[in-house]
Amino acid sequence: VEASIPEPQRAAWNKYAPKPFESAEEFERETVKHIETTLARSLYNCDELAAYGGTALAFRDRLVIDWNKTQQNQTFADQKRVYYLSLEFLMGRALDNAMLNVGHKETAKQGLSDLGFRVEDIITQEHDAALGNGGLGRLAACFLDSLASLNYPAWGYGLRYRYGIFKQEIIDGYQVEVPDYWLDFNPWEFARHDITVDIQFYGHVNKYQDDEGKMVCSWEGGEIVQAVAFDVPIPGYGTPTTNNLRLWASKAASGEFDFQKFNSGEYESSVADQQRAETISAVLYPNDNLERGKELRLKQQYFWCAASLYDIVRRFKKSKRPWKDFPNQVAIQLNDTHPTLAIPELQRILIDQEGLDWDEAWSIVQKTFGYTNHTVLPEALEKWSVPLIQHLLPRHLQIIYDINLNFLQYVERNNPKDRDLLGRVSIIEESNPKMVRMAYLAVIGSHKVNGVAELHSDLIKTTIFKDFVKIYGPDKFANVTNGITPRRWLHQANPRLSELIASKLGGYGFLKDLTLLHKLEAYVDDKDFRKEFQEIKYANKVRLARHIKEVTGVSVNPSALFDIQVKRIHEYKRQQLNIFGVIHRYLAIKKMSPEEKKKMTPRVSIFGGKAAPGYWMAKTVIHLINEVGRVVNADKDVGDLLKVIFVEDYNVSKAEIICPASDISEHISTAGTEASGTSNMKFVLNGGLIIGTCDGANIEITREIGENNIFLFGNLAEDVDELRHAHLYGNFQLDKELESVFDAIRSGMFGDAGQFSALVNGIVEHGDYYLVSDDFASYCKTHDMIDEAYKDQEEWVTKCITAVARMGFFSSDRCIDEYAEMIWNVEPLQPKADGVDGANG
Ligand code: GPQ
Repeated sequence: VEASIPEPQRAAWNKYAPKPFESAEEFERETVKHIETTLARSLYNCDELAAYGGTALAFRDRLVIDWNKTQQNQTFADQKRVYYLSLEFLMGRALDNAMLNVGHKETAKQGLSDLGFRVEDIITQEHDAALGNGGLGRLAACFLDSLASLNYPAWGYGLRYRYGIFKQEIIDGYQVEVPDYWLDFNPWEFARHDITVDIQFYGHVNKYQDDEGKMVCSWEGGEIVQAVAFDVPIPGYGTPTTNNLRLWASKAASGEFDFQKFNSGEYESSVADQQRAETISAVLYPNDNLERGKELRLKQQYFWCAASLYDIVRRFKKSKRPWKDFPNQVAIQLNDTHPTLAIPELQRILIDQEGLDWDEAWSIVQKTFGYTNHTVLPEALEKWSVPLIQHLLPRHLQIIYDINLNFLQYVERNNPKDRDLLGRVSIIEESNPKMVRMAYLAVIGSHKVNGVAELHSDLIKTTIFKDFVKIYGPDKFANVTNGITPRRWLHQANPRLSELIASKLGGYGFLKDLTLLHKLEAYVDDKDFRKEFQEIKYANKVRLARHIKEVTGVSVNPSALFDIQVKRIHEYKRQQLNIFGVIHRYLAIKKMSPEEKKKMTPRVSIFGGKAAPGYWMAKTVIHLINEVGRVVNADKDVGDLLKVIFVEDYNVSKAEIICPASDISEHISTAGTEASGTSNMKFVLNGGLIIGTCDGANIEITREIGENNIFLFGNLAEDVDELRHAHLYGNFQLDKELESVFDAIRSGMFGDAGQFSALVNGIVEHGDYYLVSDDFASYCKTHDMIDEAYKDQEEWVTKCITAVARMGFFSSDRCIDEYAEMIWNVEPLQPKADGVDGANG
C-alpha cells in the first residue's frame, strides 16, 4: 500500500491508464510505435524480425494489462495458491498463443497486411523458448496454460537458463550440438531487478542456546549468490486471467564484486568471480530420464528451491496469518524429484528462522507438498552423495538426517518385526559414499504422491515405492493421467481441423471443454465432413513434405503413408526397433516382383529427436537412421515405396508441424518403461492413428478410443522380468527376421558395420534389455496390418474421426482439475473487470 498513488491523484492516473488496442488501425499504431521507438527501427529498416518484435510488443501490452489485474485480484482475494516447481518449462513460441488467448489474431492479420507483412511469416520469426528436454518440461508448459485458462491462482517457478536445450545439427549423419542462446530479443520476460534473494552455499552450522535456553542451529559463512526474478506472463484462453511464471537468474551478490580486488588491480579475477556466480543458471542439463550427479546441477536445484521458497514465504508473511495456516494458503507441487530440496529448506526456514518446533514445522511441510513421479527407470532416480550435500548444504544434511531418524522410528514402531524394512526405506543408502535417495525424501515430505498414467501409478506402488505403500497405506498414492492443451496442440497446430470441428459443434467451446468432441461421432458418416477431414490431413502432409524438402533436400510423396516417431532418442523408447523394422521392409522390397510392388503401400518413415550429448548408444541410433536413409532414398528399385527421413532439431514448433501430418505414429517403448507419453495424445487428437505397446497412456487411449482404432503389439509389462531373465539364463532364440536385418547391417550395406556393432551386440550378446527381439515379429506383423488397413481409406478415415471424437479425456484441463481437487485443494478465482472490485472507483 505504501507505494500506491494517493487518492486525489488517481483521477489523473486513470485518465492515462493504458487502453488495449481494439481495431486493426489501433494495432498498427501500437506496432509502428514499438518498431520505431522501443526497437529503434524505421520505415527503411523493418524486416520480418522487426515486424515480429513490434507485433509481440503490441500484444505484450495487452497481456500486461490483464496480468496486472490478475495479480491484484489474486492478492486481494488472498485465497490458496498453487506453486508449480519445475526445472523445465518447454514453452515453445509465445506470440501465436498470446494472439489466441488475448484474442485479436484477425485484427493483427489485417493490421500486418496493411503494413506489408503476413502474420504466418511473422510468427515463425520467434525463437522457441526451449527450457526443457522433452515430455516432463512440455507437461509443465501445458499445465501452466490450463491453470490460467481455468482461472486457478497459480505460479510457476523455474530457472532462467541462458542456454536452453541445444540445437541439433545433423552433419554426415551424426548429431552435432550447437548452443541455443535464445535471449537476444525476448519480449516475453520482465526483469525484476528489485526482486532478489541472497542464496547461501557451503559454510558451516553453529549450534547454540538462545535466550530462552532452547538449542538452535544457524548456518553461517560460505558464499552468497544472488537470485534475480524474471517474470513471464501466462495468458489463459477465453479468460483475462494471466498468471505468472517466475524464472530465477543467478548473479554475483552485491558484496561479491570485490572493489578491493578491483582497486588493487585484480580486475580480471573479480570479474571471474562474477562469472562463476552466473554459471549457476547458465545452462539446462540436456539429459532426459537420466541423472548424473554433477555438483553444478545440485547447486541449480538448491538455488531455485531456496529463491522460490523465500518468495512464497515472503508473500505468506504479508498476510500476517499464523503459521498453521500456511498449508491452507500454499500448495507446492514438485515436478519430479528435482525440487526435493524444497522440503528440507522449508523445514529449515520454519525451525531455524521462524522458531517453530520440529513437529509443528514438519506437519506444515507435509501438508504443503505434493510430489509427481515421472519415471521408474533406475538410472533416472536421483541420488546425491552425502559428502557433496554435506559440503554444499551442511544444515540441510542435518535436517535430512533428522527427517530420516523420525521417519525410521515411526516405521520401527509400526513394523517392529520387519528388520530389513528400515534399511530398504531409509533416505540414506548405506553405500560408499552414502547416498541420499531423493525420491524417498519426496515421498516422506509430501502428503500425496502421483504417477502420470494408470499403469505407471500402479507400477510405482508395486516397485519403487512398494514399502511406502505398506507404511503409509495406499491412499497416499494417486494417479493423474497426463494431458495436453488443446489450444496449442489442436487449434494452433492444426487451425483447419479446429475450424472444421467448430463448424460442426457450433463454435470453439471444445477448446475449453474437450469432452464436447464426442459430438463429432455424429458426423463420422457425413460425406462432406469426411472429405474435408481427409483434405486437411493431406494439406498438413504437404506442409510437412515442404519442410522436409527444405531441410533435407529429399522429396517425399504426400500420398504415401506417413509413419512418424518423434521424441527423445532413448533405448527404452526403442527407435532401434523402428529402424530395424524399416530395414526389414527395405530388404523385402528389394526381393519383390513388379506386381508385388504395385500392391505395396508407399511409406515415408520419419524420425526426429535429440540424444543426450553423452549418450553414445542413442547417437549411434541417430547415425544408423541417417545411413539407412542415405541408402534407401537413393535406391532406384525402391522409389516412392519407402523413404527414410531424419528431421533435425525436433522441438515444440517442429512438433506443431509434424503432429498434424501423421497417418501412423510410433509409441513403442518396452512395456512398463514409458511413464505416460504425451505425444501419443497429440497425434491422435490431430487425426492420426498410432502403433504402440501396452505402456503408459497408450492403454488409456485404447480404452477411450476403442481397440479397433489403435494398433497394439508386443509383450506386456507383467512379462518383462521373465523375458529378461530368459535372455540372460534361458535358451533364447533370436528372431529370424531380425537376424537377416543384422546380417544386412554386418554386410556393410549401411556403411562401416563396426559403427553399429554395439547396437547389434546389445541384443545378440548382452541380454537385449529392451526386448527388441521379443517384440520384433509382432511389430512387423502389425505394420503389415497397417499397410492393409491404409488401403481401405474409407475404413481408415472412420477410425481417425472416431478416435478424435473420443480424445476429450486427454485435455490438460482435466488433469489440472484433478490435481486441484485431489492434491491441492484449491478453487478457481473468477477474474474481475478492474482487477479488484471497487479499487478504481
Ligand atoms: N519424463 Cl523422469 C521426461 O521427459 N524426462 C524425465 O527426466 C523424466 C520423465 C517424461 C516421461 O518419460 C514421459 O513418459 C511422461 O509423459 C512425461 O515425463 C510427463 O509426465
